[in-house]
Amino acid sequence: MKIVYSDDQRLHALRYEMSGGEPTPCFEKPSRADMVLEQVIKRNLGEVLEPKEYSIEHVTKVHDSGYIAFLENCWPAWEAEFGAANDATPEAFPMHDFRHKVPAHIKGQLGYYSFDLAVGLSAGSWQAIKSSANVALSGADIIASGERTAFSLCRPPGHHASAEQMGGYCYVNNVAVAAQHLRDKGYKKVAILDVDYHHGNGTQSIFYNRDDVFVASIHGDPDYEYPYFSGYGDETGEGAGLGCNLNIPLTLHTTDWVVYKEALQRCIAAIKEFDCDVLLISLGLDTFENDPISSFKLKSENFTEMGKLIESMQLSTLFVFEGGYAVEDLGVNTANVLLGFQESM
Ligand code: OKP
Ligand code: ZN
Repeated sequence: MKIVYSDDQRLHALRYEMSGGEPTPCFEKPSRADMVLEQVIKRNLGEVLEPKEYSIEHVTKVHDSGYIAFLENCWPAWEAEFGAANDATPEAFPMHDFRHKVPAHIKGQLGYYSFDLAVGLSAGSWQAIKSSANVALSGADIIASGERTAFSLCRPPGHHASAEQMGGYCYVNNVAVAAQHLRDKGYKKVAILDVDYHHGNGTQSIFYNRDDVFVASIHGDPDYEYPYFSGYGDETGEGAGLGCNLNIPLTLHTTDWVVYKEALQRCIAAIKEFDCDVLLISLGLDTFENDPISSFKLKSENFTEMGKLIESMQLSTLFVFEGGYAVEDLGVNTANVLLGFQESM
């Protein structure tokens, strides 16, 4: 399968994130994509292509344009006032009963447009964020040109980003942008399957009241795991979208491949029932047993089987890279899913 990747994505590299009350070097770092790229090349997955450039309208189809303008302007505004020594980071959040007013000051905007501290911006961030969206869009166009499958090696990831909020290392929701692009290219029904360890709250939120995009996600029980405020089993969609959202929260620590596979088969059955024209996978590898911020127990060989199971749906399939922080094993695990799929085609 073709792989889309851009070195511009390396321009997003933050200093710290807060972890257990302590500033900690970021888990979401450029070397993650390096490891994946290295393995997919080593194992001859396919040709690596540069993304094409897309207008920002492709992004604002699923994001608020004020939010996107904020992402673009945040760093210059922050730097002008505070200098370049630290990343622009949110530090004040809206009250539960706040007025929906965007504050004038950059610190107010950082809080308005975010929902946690795991998102900051520095000098190269916006360029990398745009590039990551272009990588997803280019992957979608490879599918639209008739290829059965493609891999968009996106960084930063996207599935936590909603129409107007960044969070969980995510800024632009790459998979949502790609899904919308495929709709606009004439695909009538699109399914998104999110296998990242964390609930894809942003993707759910963007498509929650739509019946043209089905969203399924398997993840750590949000009662005990990030992102805490969504991902529960009774969130099934709203209005026209009722029945088009499927969450399968699983127990922390005891979820191994036996448990996971059953959840995956439920998602596959639901996606078949939805009867879509194209499938997108939010491919997070943080379900791995040695992931430093997660607590499922999948082993490297299980990812090969995951790829085979996804292939069994016999759909055109775009893989969009999301999380996964066990950097030494991340490349192998990612390549296992993609080769598991490709070799059973
Ligand atoms: C992004 B993705 C550890 C807490 C981490 C944010 C997790 C974001 C995960 N310092 N909180 O879904 O892999
Ligand atoms: Zn994750």
